[in-house]
Amino acid sequence: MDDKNRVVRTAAAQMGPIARDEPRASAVARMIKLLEQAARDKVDLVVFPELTLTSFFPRWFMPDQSEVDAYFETEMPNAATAPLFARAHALGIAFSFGYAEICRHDGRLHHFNTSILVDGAGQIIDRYRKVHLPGHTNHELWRPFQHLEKRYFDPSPFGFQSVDLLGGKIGQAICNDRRWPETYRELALSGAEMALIGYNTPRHYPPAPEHDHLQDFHNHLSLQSGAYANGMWVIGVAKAGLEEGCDLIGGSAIVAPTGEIIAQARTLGDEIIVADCDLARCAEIRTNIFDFAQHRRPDAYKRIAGRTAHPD
Ligand code: CDV
Repeated sequence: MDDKNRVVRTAAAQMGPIARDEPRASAVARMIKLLEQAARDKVDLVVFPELTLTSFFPRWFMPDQSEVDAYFETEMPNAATAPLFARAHALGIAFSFGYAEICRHDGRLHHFNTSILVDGAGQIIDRYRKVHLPGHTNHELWRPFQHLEKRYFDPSPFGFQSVDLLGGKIGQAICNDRRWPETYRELALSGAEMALIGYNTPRHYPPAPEHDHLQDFHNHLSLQSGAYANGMWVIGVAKAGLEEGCDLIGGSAIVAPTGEIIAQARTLGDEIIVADCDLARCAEIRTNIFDFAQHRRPDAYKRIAGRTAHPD
């Protein structure tokens, strides 16, 4: 692959809040508006957040599974998202977005927190299912709002991967994944030169409210350290703003392989930020301080894949 001028003009398409009763058609219309704005800016790739089609429903305990399932998609594209696929195809723009997916795997139905990557011809070329599901399983009444991802979703059995797109290798992760160094390392070892990561992050974290003031810092710390330590572009994209009484952080950012933020959202609403991401710049880090082939010592890291936690 020619390592010169591999520029992917990329937009992080931050979304403002989505109401509980907002139809998919409304969210999709907002996405198309951002897509068209990106097209006027000659963008190649548009990245939308986690669970872009609906409100962040794990904040509500729903005892009736049919009510939960109403937030999920059973096929993609479907009637609601077809206009997005059609418009992006007409514009020749690649895009990714997150949604709740029900699909059959190993003979049973699974509920995944999913993100897909679609090429400029409208074909889905990658499906990533969230590995790190945060939150809890049972209804916890002490919380001001729930975080029931562990109840509503199955953890991915598929791990991390990257695919060829726009002259480079692109991988995906979702929200809580961005806090785990293993995510970026796995993506980098799969060859990824760019990681697309949508998120929904409440400013208030009920189990440790003393860290609420650090939410924006921890967001960027994670995105920037992941980018730098793996010499890859990281596109972090928020669903932001006051969603059904829950304050979600914004701060969508495009991070260079050096760890520098080169574009950042200024609002908490629907907004695109754009940057020319030259994939050849990964070499600035990968042939130097983090030259994996020369300096990594996987023989010294055996505990990482063998254990979840310290045995005590
Ligand atoms: N959607 C998420 O995965 N949110 C989590 C929780 C912990 C707030 C996050 O890491 O941002």
